Amino acid sequence: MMKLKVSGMTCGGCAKSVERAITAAAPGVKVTVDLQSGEVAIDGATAKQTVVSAIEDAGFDVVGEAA
Ligand SMILES: [Cu+2]
Repeated sequence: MMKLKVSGMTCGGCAKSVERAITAAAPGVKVTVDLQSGEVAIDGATAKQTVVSAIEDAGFDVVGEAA
């Protein structure tokens, strides 16, 4: 389980975009977005860089790892 802090998500549409971008880059992983905290949890086997790139390509910023 990887948890990243993502900035720029303001609504359910943003959350969906992030979720879709990650699952497109890393098929098979389970993505859970918490809009309130800006935390994105990724469950499954994938490299952190793959996920970070996918989120940034979708237009959002990864600001760090969530505790
Ligand atoms: Cu939005």
